[in-house]
This record gives sequence, C-alpha cells and structure tokens, in this order.
Amino acid sequence: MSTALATNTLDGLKDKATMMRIHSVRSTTEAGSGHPTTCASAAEIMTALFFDAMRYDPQDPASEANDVFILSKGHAAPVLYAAWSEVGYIPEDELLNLRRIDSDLEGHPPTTLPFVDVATGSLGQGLSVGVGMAHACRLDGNERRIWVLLGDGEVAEGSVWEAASMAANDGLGNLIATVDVNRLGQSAPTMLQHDMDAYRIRWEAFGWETLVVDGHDLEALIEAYAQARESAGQPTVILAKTYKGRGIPCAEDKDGWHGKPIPKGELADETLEALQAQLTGASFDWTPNLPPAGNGQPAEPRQVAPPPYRPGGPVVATRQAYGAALEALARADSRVVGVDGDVGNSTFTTDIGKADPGRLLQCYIAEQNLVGVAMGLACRGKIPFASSFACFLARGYDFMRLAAISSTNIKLVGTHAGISIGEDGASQMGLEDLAMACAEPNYTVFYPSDATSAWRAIELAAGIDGPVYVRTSRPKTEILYGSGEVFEVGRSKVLRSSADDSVAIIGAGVTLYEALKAADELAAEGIQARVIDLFSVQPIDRETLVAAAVECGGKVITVEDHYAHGGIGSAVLAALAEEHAQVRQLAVRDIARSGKPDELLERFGISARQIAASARDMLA
Ligand SMILES: Cc1ncc(C[n+]2csc(CCOP(=O)(O)OP(=O)(O)O)c2C)c(N)n1
Repeated sequence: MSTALATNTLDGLKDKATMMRIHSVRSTTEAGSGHPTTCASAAEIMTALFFDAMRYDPQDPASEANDVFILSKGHAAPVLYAAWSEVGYIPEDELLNLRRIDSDLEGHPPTTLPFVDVATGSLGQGLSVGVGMAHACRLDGNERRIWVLLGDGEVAEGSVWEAASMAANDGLGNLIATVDVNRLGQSAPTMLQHDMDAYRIRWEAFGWETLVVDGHDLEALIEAYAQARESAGQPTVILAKTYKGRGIPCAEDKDGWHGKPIPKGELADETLEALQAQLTGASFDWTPNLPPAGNGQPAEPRQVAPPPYRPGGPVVATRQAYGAALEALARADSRVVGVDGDVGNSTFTTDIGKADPGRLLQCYIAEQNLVGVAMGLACRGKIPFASSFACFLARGYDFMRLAAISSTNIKLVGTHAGISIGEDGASQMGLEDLAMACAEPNYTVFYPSDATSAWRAIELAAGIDGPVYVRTSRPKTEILYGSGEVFEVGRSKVLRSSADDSVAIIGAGVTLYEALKAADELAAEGIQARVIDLFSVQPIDRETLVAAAVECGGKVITVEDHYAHGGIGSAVLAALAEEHAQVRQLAVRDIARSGKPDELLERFGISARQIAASARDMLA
C-alpha cells in the first residue's frame, strides 16, 4: 500500500512534529529537568501515530473504544503530553507545568492522566503490558489496536524479548511496536547503535513482521503503519532509524545530552529559534480517525459457588483451592482470566481451562512478562489471576512495583510458599514474597491457611479494585472452616480463646497448624494460648491483635514460614508498635535446604515444639 500525501498535508504534519519538539524543549527547559533529546527523536513517530495511524477520539482519551498507545520509553513523557496538546486535548500553556507538584504532567506518565493506562519509566515493561491488552481485545472480539513505543536502549531488557516471543507465538496481529532507534542510550551509545539489519534479524527471528524505516520520514512512517494495520495474524515492529535530539542543533546525535534540558537563556533561545525556523506554516485540516463504537459491558457476574470443603473432610492444599475457586469464579464472571508461567499444573491455574480454555493464557517461563501481561489484561477491564511459585514471582517484582504505582487491578497468586515445600530445596522456596508484596502500600495481601479461606481469599481478591497478592502453600492441610464462614479484608480469625489466655500465638498457612498443636501441648500443661489465623496480612486486623496483646498480658508469638523481615511477624510488630507487648518472632532465619517438611519446620525453628518452648520461656 502506498500513501501519497498532498504537499500541504505533509507540511502540516511536519509542523506537528516540529511543534512537538518545541513543546518538549520548552517544557523541560521550564522544568529544569527532563529528556528533550529522547522526545526529539520520536517527534515524527508520534505525529504519524497520533495524526494518522491510530483510531481514537482525541476529546475522549479514556474511551474504551480507542486504540491504545503505550509509551514504554516513559521518560519521553513530554512528547506524549505535546502530542495530546497538538491533537487538542491538553491546553498548550499547561505543558509548562511539567513535573510540578500540582500538575498531573509528571516526569514519567502517571495513570492519573486519562490517556495513560499504565505507569511506565522502568524500561522494558510496555511491550508485556501491550501483549496483555492485545489479548484482552482479542478475548472481547474487538478490533482495537495496541501501539507500543520503545527505545532502542530499552530493548536490551530481557523482558522485551519475553513479550516479543509470546506476541508472535500467540499471533497478536493487533499489536504494533515501534522502536525509536536513535543510537544513543543514557551513558553510552547502545549496543547495536544504527545497525538496523541486526535489529531486523532479531525481531524477524522472534517471529514479528518487521519494517525498517527512516524514522524522520513521515511518509515512510505512515506507509509502514498502514502496512502494519493490514497484518493478518502476526505482530509488527517498525524499526525507525532516528537521531537523538533531532532538530536541536547543540544536541543532535551527540552523546552526553541524555536527560538534560536545554538550559534557560541563550542556548534555549537559539534552539527554539532553530526549531521555529523549520515551521512551514502550512494549513492543516485534520479529521480524527474515530474508532468504531466500543463493545458493550461484559455480562453481569453471577453468584460464585461457595467453597465445597468442610471441617473433617479430606485434606486439601490451599493452592488446590485456589485453582478450584478460579474455575468457579471464571464460570461466574467472564472478566476472569488465568495467566500461567508453565507451572499451571502445580499452581492449579490450569483449572480455569475447565471453565473456558480460552481464558487461560500461557506465558511460559517468563515471569516478568507474566506480571506485565496480567497488568495489560487488567488495564482493559479483565480480572487476571497470574500465578507462579511464590519464589519465581520475585523475577517479576519490578513489574509488581509498577502495578502498584498504577494501582493496576492484578491478582497475583504465589504457590509453594516457604520451607514447607520440602525436598525440592531452597531455590524453590518463596521466603521473601510477603515482604515484596507488603512493601507496596496499596497491595492487599492474603495468606489463607485452609482450603475454605483460600477459596474466599480468591473470591475477595476478584472483588477488590487494585493489586492483590495471595500466598498459598504446597502441603495438603485440614479444613478449618465451614463453607459459611465469612472472610473479610483486614480481618483475622481467632481460633482458640479463653478468659485465661496468657499468650497469643499468631500464624498463617502451615504455621497455623503448628500453633494449634502448640496450644494443645500448652493446654495439657495448664497454659492457655490464644491462636489467631492472621489471614489478612495487609491491611492487618489491628483491633483483634491489640485485644489479644492486652488480654494475654502483652505476650505475643508470631510464627511464619517466611524470612524474618517483612512477613507476618513484621506486620504484627508494626500493628502493636504502640502497645506494651513483648513480641517473639519465630521465622526462617537461615538459608534453607532440602528435607521433609516436618524436619525443615523443626530445623528452622517454626515447629509446634519450638512455639510451645518459646511460650514457656516467655511465661517463665
Ligand atoms: C529498567 C531501567 N533501567 C535503567 C533506567 C535508567 N534509564 C532511563 S532512560 C535510559 C536510557 C534509555 O535509552 P533508550 O531506550 O535508547 O531511550 P532514548 O532516551 O535514547 O530514547 C536509562 C538507562 C530505567 N529508566 N529503567
């Protein structure tokens, strides 16, 4: 397909690109910080996308019907704001508020802006989010396209290639990436500089339709994007050869200008004069390429079946209950999607396939992408449950962090938590996952102990608008709660309690069972112990914990199958910070190893025997 643009149209478009450069220089100079050279290389790309390739309503950037644009190279935020200004959404003078405390035009794109679905700026995340969004659009059967702009330095991130593999494997023809190959990174030229052939070979090898263009040639870009829109079933990447700082005479194609604004005064004046001299002043009549009407709302969720477990019934692992609950949720709510990283038969995420095989996405062994895909799905109204062994989610932690910044509605389920997995050994044991999730202030964190509470945790997670982490365990455990038991965010369960309690023991997961055994042991000696199932680690049930501390003479023991920092002991300590309480924290304090679960609980100091010993010691 060939796109012959009338001269005045082409000149008008060129002026748009020049205006985007002018805005980027002005706003960063005014802010005294930012990345004008990063913006300048992308000005024609942004112009071709915003004035030709994308279908969207410039006056309704949050419309569900719009094509989606993800600025993966988030430090180019000023050119994104400039584009939305040039299409008429952001008033021009507002651009000068860039990076101010009272402006949404932050240094990197925030989701407080209606045209930003996900925060970017930690490089290497946008393409994974794009894959998730492309899948969401496919699930909804709509024809929206997802456009992602990456930097060339950025594509050194492994996560980009995790996403690229999945996009090609899944034939996501609705995903179109552009790499702004401007040759320079932050501190040095990029690995491949302007070796466009090397880029082409790599992307082709990953299964993408690949187009190499002069990234400052608007006609070439428009033609390439038109071709990309025709793609039958493969994602397309436009490899745009550009120059960093294009049009800024003092900085064009020069090392040492990354992340530096043009200083106010003579240099900024000269730069703006040079840019203004490039304006043709051509009249430009633009009619936005409006999208077709969006799809209707998803079907109203139906009532989820209650958990099928009963005290005294067969033992069930909490990870199994997660899979069963996920299947039940998926049957009740078409927005629920399962995301697996090739451990779905261990995490039980594959159970969702029994409800609908189309709603189980396979990311293979690529946990950064796993979290990013979930983020993209959530951005488009899905309720994604992404799961792996708790330990492997650590690989996706930076994505979890950006999901927190964006308040993305993702549900992460870590299975095989702690030393209780046993024989597989230390590399398979998640012992820092609670610390990761709880470090993010807006994550809700559940740690269910039995199958009923695990089922309810999954159901609660689906209903929360924001990121949730659920920690589950490998061993099969007894059922503690009947199906009618009500679980709530921020509420724990008191399992043993009497007026004579002299110590409170707080556990969750496998250690709750150890706590119950210890309480039995102590009761036989005439010592009454209160036992609390923490369940909701964040937010925490301060009221119940404070009452327990007060009523148990200030003697509290926490016991957890997690390292000592950032887990349930830390959370309880913080909750009791203003109380007169003596808190003993039993946790895994050394590097773990293989063994039988019971042997390991004993070796690492979190067994029933050690809890009871600790209680006796406190009361002595
Ligand atoms: C994961 C991550 N690592 C490092 C950085 C710091 N950083 C910001 S921009 C940049 C260079 C990016 O180069 P490139 O992708 O080529 O973008 P350009 O500015 O050249 O368009 C670096 C290293 C970051 N933001 N994210």
